[in-house]
Amino acid sequence: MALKALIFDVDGTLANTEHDGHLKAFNEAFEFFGLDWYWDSELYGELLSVSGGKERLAYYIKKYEPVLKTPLSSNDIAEIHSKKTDIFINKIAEGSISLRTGVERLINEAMDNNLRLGIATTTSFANVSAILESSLGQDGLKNFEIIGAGDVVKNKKPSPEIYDYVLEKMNLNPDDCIAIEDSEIGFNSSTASGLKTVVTLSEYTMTNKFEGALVVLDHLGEEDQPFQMVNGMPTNHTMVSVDFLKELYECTN
Ligand code: XBP
Ligand code: MG
Repeated sequence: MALKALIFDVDGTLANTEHDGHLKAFNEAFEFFGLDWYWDSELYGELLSVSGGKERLAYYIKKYEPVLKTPLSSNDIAEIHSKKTDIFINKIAEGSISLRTGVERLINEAMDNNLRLGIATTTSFANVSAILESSLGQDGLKNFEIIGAGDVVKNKKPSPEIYDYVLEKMNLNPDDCIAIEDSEIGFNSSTASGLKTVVTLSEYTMTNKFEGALVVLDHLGEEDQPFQMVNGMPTNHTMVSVDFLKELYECTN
């Protein structure tokens, strides 16, 4: 068997979108609707235990019971979330968040080596599109055969459904691919789908456990910016190249 495809997560993996993107956008949306709520970074770290923005909002309301003039319906939550998405997309379009170290290099190298590419994320298609187009240009999305995003599945990560969806659409077996993730929730999703997974730690996931990961790194690395290995077999590689991925893949077959 040979490695055929890479499936990328988005938030925390392609870009560090949580603190400077989603969190700020949530707080600005609350302000827009006159809600007297403010999520600080610490609280957001805890709220990230729930994937998906709408689900996170519902969890916050249930757990923290913030003061409300009238109870919020699921439509109200969807409306707040939709405003938050607009704000997030504007931030991305302003160019305030760039791709993480090594991401663009690996995407290009994978395509040069005929590896197929997919995306599996809990965030919305609109957000993925904004991130890829602002960083890779108008054709940024076209590098990926399938964008598995947001509400296309019933249960978001850590359920394996989004990875199962992408594999089915790409007509691939989990054994054919490597997933690239940054969080415990994402890692549990990809591994439950049967995928070997490379982890690049992100701003909110430094202390997560990734038992069984192919390798755990601080980032994918660049020629002039070697990765630091947090967990994995010692290697002479200093960046995640297609060759390194193939080595990791073959070690487990
Ligand atoms: C991480 C998430 C997302 C974002 C917000 O997604 O949990 O919910 O925080 O996205 P990923 P929405 O799977 O890409 O790591 O508000 O658009 O749902
Ligand atoms: Mg993620």
